[in-house]
Amino acid sequence: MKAARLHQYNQSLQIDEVDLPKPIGEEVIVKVGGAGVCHSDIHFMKGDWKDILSVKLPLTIGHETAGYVEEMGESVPCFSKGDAVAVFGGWGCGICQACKSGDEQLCNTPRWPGLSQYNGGYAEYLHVPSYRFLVKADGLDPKNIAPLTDAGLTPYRAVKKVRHLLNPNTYSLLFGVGGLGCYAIQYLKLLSPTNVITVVRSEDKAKLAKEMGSDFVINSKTNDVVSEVKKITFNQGIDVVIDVVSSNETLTTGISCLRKKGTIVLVGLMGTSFNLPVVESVLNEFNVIGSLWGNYNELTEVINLAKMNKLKILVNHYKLSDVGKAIGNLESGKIRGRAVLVP
Ligand code: FEH
Ligand code: ZN
Ligand code: ZN
Repeated sequence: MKAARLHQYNQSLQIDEVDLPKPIGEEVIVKVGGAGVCHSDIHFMKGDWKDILSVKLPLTIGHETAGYVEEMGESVPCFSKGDAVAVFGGWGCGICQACKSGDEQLCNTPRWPGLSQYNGGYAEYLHVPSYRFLVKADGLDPKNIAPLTDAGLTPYRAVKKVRHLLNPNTYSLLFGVGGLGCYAIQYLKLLSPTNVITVVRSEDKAKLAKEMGSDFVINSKTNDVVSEVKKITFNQGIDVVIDVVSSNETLTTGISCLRKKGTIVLVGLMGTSFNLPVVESVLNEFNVIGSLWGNYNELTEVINLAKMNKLKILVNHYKLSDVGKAIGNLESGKIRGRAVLVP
């Protein structure tokens, strides 16, 4: 089968012909319908994380996959060949405390496809270690819902962590309206009555944020975010910041906008560190929390929202052989929604 593989860090992916293993036991071979392209793939391919996510190359990239059940091992219940499925990418060991608590994406020994020694979905087929990592997506088209397994799942977990803090008098500030931000806006409006302010860097993204349901938009290229937030919130400040970028700049600005006892959720992985003002954080009792990906049940909930037609899903399809173009367009900010490889 064809697979887009990383042979060396900081080099383009190569389309290779590779063997496809025969599934045994709980294993399932999924025919890839769509493989989303994530900024994390770019970090990984550049070698930014090679010390924390160390793998032996070559490796097939891709952790945002949906497709069809192609072949099953002898111990796979409740699935049939041809079933449309979303692939939960937090492949855990199943027995550590995180896994047993249901948060397999936080497993002590993660087996994330395309981000660990397990080949990912930038390929014609994906070898999934267990049917436990599949969510039935009947009635949905895998080439369109692949982004829900990461870009759609990740902000969902983040918003669920803070929805109890939100009411019609609160303001939520979101940085970024890329692959994840499009869903973050939708969830903030679907899961809470909060007022959403989205920070963007272009008029095109400002339009997109409004289309996704943002109540207010601030273009940080032409406006000072902190003073605009003061104006919009009548000097009240921000109750919850959801940062799907997490650069030093967005996090520093986010903290500066928080009201007393405000919360900032770090979701994106663009940055490495940022300065948290100690005295201000203590005197205001700021809450700073991280949120990683999502768990299996949260993915099931996101898929159900799609089945109920409650989500706007923006995708740009690319052939597997055009993976370089998709990555280039993502890096240059040309992607509106999510780039999805269709093998
Ligand atoms: C990045 C690194 C490790 C795990 C998950 C991720 C995210 O891209 C998933 O949203
Ligand atoms: Zn990702
Ligand atoms: Zn585990």
